[in-house]
Amino acid sequence: MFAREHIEYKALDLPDRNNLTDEQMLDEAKAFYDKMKRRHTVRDYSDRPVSREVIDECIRTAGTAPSGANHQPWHFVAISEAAFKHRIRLASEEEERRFYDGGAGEEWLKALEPIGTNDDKPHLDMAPWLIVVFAQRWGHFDDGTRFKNYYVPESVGIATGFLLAALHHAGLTTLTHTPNPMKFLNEMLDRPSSEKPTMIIAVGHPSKDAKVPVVAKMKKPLDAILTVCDGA
Ligand code: IYR
Repeated sequence: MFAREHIEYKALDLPDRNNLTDEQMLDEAKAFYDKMKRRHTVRDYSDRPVSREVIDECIRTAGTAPSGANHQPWHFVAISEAAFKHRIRLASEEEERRFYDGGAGEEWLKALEPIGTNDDKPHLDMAPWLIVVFAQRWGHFDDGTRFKNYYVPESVGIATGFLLAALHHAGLTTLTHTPNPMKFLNEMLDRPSSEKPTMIIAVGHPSKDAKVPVVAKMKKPLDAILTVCDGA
């Protein structure tokens, strides 16, 4: 995508502008908060399928995220094939057994108690799609030579946030899953060792009896997460 000889600054007029009134802005901000606060991380999925097109559009949205030097240091692998998902489940559960059998350490396991997680990961079979997020430590010019990427965790974190918001906006439910370690995903999904898997996102519709942990609804209030310096 990047040609070594085309690296130079060129500008175009801002192609898109919002022209909302102050009142409309506040309405939009409130409506978006209202939408986003209804996103829940869910572990129990129904067998309702999700079309490839919806996944494509949401990944397109993730790809609009800002990134260090606009290098877009991410790659997404979307999996719907049942046998493939099952292989990922088995490998994840193997890692997770070590984690929950003590590998995580006492403090971490205690912290997870209110979330109710364990090494059983049926959602990796049940959710119609798994999206694996990879972070690219370096990229390649068109001529095959390597260039370094910058702010990789930040960039991939933002893109993943865009993706979760896009999936929620499209009416889908997700689970952000982080087996530890995740290296097995490189081999299984045929991604180069320069890429680091950061997350498996299960995507689908919640089952009829889906639950969320009570603590998940306890978000910090605004005054606990915001300090304003406006001279007032
Ligand atoms: N990777 C494990 C453990 C886990 C860790 C954290 I931090 C969570 O918020 C949730 C789970 C798992 O996915 O079960």
